[in-house]
Amino acid sequence: MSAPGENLRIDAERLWATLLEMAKIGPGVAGGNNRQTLTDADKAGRDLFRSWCDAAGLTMAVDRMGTMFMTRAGSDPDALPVYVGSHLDTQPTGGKYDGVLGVLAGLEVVRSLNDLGIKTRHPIVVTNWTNEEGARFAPAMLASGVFAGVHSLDFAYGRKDPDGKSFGDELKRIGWVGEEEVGARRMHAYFEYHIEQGPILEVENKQIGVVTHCQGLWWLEFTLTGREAHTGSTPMAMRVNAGLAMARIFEMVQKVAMDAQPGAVGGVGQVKFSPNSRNVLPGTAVFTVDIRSPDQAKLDGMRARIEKEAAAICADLGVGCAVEAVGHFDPVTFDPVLVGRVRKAAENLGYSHMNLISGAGHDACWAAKVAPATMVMCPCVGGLSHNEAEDISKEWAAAGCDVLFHAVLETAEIVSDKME
Ligand code: HGY
Ligand code: MN
Ligand code: MN
Repeated sequence: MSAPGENLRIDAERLWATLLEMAKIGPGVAGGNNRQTLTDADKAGRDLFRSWCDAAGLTMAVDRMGTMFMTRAGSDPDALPVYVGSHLDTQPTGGKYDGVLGVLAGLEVVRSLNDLGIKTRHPIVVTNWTNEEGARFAPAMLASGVFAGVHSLDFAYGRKDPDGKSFGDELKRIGWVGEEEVGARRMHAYFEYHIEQGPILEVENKQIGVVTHCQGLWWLEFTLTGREAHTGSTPMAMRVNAGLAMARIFEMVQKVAMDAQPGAVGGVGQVKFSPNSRNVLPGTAVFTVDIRSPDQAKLDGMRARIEKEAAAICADLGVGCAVEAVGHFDPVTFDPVLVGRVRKAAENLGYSHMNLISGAGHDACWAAKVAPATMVMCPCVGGLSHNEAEDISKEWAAAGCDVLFHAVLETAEIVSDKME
């Protein structure tokens, strides 16, 4: 098996044009994207991706979670495929590159193999996982979680969005319920190329993140029960104030995360007051605490402390306190052999690189439960992500895709090419 020629590069202009074309689907209001999972915009994005894959000669399979598996045949029908995946769904105020870069870079790898006439022993499967973001239907990484056996299909189908619509009904509505049993396929290896969504690579002036680990996560959904009452006529001593309890919990989460430094984060992104009327004290306050750390003991210690101290805060105010873990994965160690191939590809291609622990969660975290998996990362401007102003350069996008190309090629094994 010949190693890929060091001069092999993907087509940077084509990759960039493909990214900008996809960005036109489900535009946001500030230059980014709002292509939330199972919406009409998601359907349009899937249809466009499928048309590109058809043109590249890929064969499509879809599983019952709607995940798209686009296969380029290998020479050996018995060889397990090499997967290259990520997600096309976005946050409500998402960027143009989070997830999308990884799916369309996988397409660019295949397009480049076609241009070069390179045949690989292992098939290559470009993958679009359904509902990575978890913004509309919690938890995040839902389809890859079902694929890895972490969630049941029924659990996933029953997840509800804020309007009460179910995942299963919405997947059927957009016409993307596939036939394939989820998780039936086996992987030789899984690669995911992603923007860092953090500031490290840009600050360190490195082109490539060689991702060795991903930090673990808990999403703790709190439901605090106070008493709805008039904000004007209810004396302070008579209040059962779920909003005040929530505020004290937010402050406490910040302190728990700061006490766990370095290598821990904690915060809240979503809050729902009911009745959410400006002159009614909230009857309920529902919010999700998002805590993360690459250190298992730290992660679980933060969870235990937050739940204990939240109960005490609520007891002190006479507020009811219920908590449910609605998202979780332990810290992930990616496959050392694949990590080594990413590092070697960056070195051979002359790109600056450094080891990185992923701050964000990715479908690769669940893929790593069922196959050797790893990630490649490129910098993003100011480390900003999950924001419509998310930005990368064409050069950064291409460098990471070149590294992905070489690591995938080495793993899929070249059996013939025009250069022979
Ligand atoms: O939450 C995450 O880390 C990912 O963006 N779903
Ligand atoms: Mn992502
Ligand atoms: Mn994301």
